[in-house]
Amino acid sequence: MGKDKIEQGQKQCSKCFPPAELTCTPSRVNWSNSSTWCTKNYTGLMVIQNREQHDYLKRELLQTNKYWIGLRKNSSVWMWYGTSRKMESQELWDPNEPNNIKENEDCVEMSIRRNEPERNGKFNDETCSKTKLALQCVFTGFI
Ligand SMILES: [Ca+2]
Repeated sequence: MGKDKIEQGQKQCSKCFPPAELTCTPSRVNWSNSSTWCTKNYTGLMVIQNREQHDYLKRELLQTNKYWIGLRKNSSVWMWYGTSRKMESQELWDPNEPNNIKENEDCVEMSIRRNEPERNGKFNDETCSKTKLALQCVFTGFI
């Protein structure tokens, strides 16, 4: 992936977050390909580490978009990908999620909906083969 493609991805994602760099895949890809792209170009799919970071994403990401994040089901447990951390905060799920439709929703998307503040930044379990933009970020102190 060339520098131009990465810059294109940054435009789709909006701003950077010092000292981190926030970017997206330059096109919509499935979860596995998004993880590969993020790992190849940076450190990996986004692992949201705290409320401050989540608030930042809700505020700065482009409106009305859905993004793959680094959260995946592993033996029925939601784990932050590439870490040994479970997802602790059940309040991050959208209402009625995770619903595991057709028992085939093992990946997670985050939706940006600033016109619906109570749903902004909430998570949905989703079929991993669907294609979406993927969030990727480099943070200092990456867990
Ligand atoms: Ca779902």
